[in-house]
Amino acid sequence: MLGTLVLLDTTTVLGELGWKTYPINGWDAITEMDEHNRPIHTFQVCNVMEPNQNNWLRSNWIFRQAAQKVYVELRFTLRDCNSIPWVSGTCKETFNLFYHETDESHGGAFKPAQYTKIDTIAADESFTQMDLGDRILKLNTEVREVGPVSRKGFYLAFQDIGACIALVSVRVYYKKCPFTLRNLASFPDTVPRVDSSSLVEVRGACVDHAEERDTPKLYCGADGDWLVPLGKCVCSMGYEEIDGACAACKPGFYKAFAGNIKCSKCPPHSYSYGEGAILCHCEKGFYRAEKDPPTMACTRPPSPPRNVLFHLNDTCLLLEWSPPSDTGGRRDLTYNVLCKRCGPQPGQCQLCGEELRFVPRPQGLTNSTVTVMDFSARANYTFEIESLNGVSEMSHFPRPFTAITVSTDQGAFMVGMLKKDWASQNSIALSWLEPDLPSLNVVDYEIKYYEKEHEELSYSSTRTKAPSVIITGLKPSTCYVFSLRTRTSAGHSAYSPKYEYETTDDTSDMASDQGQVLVIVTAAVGGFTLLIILTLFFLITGRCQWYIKSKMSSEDKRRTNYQNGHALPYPGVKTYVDPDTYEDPAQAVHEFAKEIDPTRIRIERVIGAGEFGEVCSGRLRTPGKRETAVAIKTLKGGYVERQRRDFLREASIMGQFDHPNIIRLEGVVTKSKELHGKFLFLSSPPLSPPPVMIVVEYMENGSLDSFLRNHDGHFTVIQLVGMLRGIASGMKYLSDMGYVHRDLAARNILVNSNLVCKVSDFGLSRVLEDDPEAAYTTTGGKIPIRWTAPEAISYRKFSSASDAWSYGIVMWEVMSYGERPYWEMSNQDVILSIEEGYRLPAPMGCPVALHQLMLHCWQKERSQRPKFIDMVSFLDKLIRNPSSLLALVEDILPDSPGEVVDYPMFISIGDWLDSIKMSQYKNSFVAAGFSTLDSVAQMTIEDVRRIGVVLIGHQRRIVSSIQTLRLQLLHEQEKGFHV
Ligand code: ACK
Repeated sequence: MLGTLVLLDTTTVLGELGWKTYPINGWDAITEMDEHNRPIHTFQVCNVMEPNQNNWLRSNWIFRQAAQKVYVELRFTLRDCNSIPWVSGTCKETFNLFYHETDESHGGAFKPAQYTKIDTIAADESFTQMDLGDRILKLNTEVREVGPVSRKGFYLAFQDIGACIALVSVRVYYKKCPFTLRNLASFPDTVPRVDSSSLVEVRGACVDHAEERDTPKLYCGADGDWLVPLGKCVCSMGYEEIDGACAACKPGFYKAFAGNIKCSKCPPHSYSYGEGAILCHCEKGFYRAEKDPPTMACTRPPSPPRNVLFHLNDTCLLLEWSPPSDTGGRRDLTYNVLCKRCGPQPGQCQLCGEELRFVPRPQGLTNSTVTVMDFSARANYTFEIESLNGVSEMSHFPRPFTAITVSTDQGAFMVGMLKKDWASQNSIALSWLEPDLPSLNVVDYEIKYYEKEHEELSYSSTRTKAPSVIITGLKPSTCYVFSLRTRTSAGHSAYSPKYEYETTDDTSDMASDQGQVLVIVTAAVGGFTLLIILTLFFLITGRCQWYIKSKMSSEDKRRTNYQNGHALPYPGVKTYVDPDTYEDPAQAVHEFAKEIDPTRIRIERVIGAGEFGEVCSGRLRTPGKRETAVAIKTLKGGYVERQRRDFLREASIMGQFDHPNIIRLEGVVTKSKELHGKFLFLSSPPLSPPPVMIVVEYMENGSLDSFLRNHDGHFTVIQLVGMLRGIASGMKYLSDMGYVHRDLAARNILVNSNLVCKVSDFGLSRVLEDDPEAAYTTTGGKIPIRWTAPEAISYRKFSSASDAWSYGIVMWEVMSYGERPYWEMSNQDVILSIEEGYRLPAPMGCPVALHQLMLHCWQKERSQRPKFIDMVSFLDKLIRNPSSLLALVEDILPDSPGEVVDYPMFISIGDWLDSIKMSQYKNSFVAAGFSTLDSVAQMTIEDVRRIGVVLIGHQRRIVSSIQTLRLQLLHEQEKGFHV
């Protein structure tokens, strides 16, 4: 039995027992052999016929060992006196048990008086049921406690006073709490106290490579049980618990703290060679900052900042840059700006003096922008911008920086006085003198104006390249405030002082006012008559539409559109005129687009291919002005008239727009056939026949989708939101004019060198024919499915609300740096999943606020989608309050389906990683225990980082692909393809 220590067991004694009997004819020792040839020692006595019996049987001396209390277990039979005839009066049914403690193991003569009685032993109740006929004797077991015992040993003695007894075995033992290991501490064999109500408190000793956390203790109970464990030991640094012991961490693993935790794999860019490592050492070129925990990956200094830009005006120089492509794996990125003022000769530079002010400061900048003030005019400054992080100090390499040189000459480009040339009831013509600086590359002028009464709460603005402008759409007899600023390739100037001019109160308009009064009076007097007149009027205009259409001016057409309800113009905002309402499309082109003399155009190179012909870049000369960069869309030779009309249709549309976020039309070349031979081609001879051209402003960074893909992860969230704000503003303008774009997508947005985004690609025919994304729908239309609202796909209900849906997709494209919406899902699956309520999840690192706006744009009910005006003001608020962008949609993966799924498209992790060109991470996935695609499908961005994917672009690619996997899986599951 566990927890007992036997001092004597007569059943295990092989030889003679050698117990003494007094007198000799009392107890009888009988030794028989069992079937295994082991002796069975039995003591019998049965002098029931004779009176006054006093027979003693004495054991050998029993060594007490550590016992304080011993237990004596007796197995015996006793005969019932009634079952023996003629014995009444002499026969007894009990015997007595005695003990005597002594240090002497070889006792002298037996003296009963020395013995202390333990108990009188009787048989239990089965005794009376003994069946003597069958000679079945019932074996009794009785246990008695003896103690406390303190001498070296003791004797037991059995006194018979006239019973018939067979003593079959005697076992003597004591109880102890056995050696044990608990909570990494060992506790020795412990003998309990004699007093059964008090426990022995035992202090444990920590096992090897463990240390105490609160003294480990156990209590030994009287029955030999360990009770109430308290305190514990934990494995020391470099060791982990395995099967109750502390084992050393394996190479490549470490444990930096003592505790009940396992050894961890060395963090990225660190290693441990030997066993029992308490820390992993950084790889060459990587460091740990003083406060970095040992669990953190080793990191390195960042690469220098990128894309440093400056914006200069009279008083301020704003420097702005993009964060480094490699942050070194840290978040504590800061920037230092060092200023040098340089003389005319190269190398004549000295550090800038203290007069230059940096806001907020020159060193330790956390944002990637700084404003420089109090600089000298007409000086050259070089700013060296370096990125730093928490380990920059530790690297011995010189810190890389990005430098930009700014000449403050460019700041002085204020224009002269703003002069009123004339004013009418609704218009005011202004002009000014151009800045007197030939080196200045003026891009255009911006005129800001507002009603004086309304202060500056809301204002309008317009741009012009010429030093004059006619501002239309003004209220009569109203005082307006105007100011002007210049834009050069270096940025904007400050605004000029304010000038106030008033519109006239022209009496010629009184007539029409009276006319309106007359109609109202007529209506009041005879409403019914008026109804008949109006009905007749609409009938006639309906019939005569073909005639009116060909005769109408654009103003008339605007009015017609408004009345027909096609457009929803805001008061004072121009309305879009559909060029198709012109009988002769050429008339529309000439109404809305300037004809450019092709000799003013210089084509330099081909930059792309459009549906109608090549797209080239080049220069446009305007008399009295500097050349400007332009993009030239050409119509390839051999065109038919319908192609020419469709091609120029875009110009007729674009020419109606004037907004900083809509691509600006410079003009068209339509009379080229007559001008054959007069072209100024730099690189190629004249084409035959010379092409028809559309000339638009040049956008240095090309289309937004490829621009973002080529600059993955390069921009701050604020920069991305700035781009989105621009697009929303352009779309607001279009929707205010009643124009529905139908093909709003990142590929149809162009980006200039200042990251200004402009909506381009106008004209319905393009949607139908040219866009490679457009697919035929069941209703026969050709539609860019992934970008288009469900109602437009199903029943061609295009509206500004369907443009809002597309805008949400553009937001997603921007925030995911040009990822393909719905990844590689088929168009059919996209339609189905949208129908079932699925919406694109937030791209990695996307602020919650932006994903919410996307989801808002993707409401099924189109009336519930946000209006562009609301989107612009929402994005403005985000930009003004950047902390609202801090909350990211981190948990980008939806809850896992938790089922074992068969992935039809990839067989192994290796195949999957190969397919997304991330094969280099195969080992990382396997080492981290991600060995099945099921487990991969449940990975979070945190998991991807933890397994050692440090580069943001790679994290993004892997996480996007995990999302694709999951989407496809969910879809497969729905279709019942999974196992
Ligand atoms: O992505 P990209 O460089 O930008 O390639 C396409 C190509 O022409 C065919 O459309 C580029 N592109 C179109 N319009 C312009 C423009 N106004 N300025 C610069 N690039 C343009 C577009």
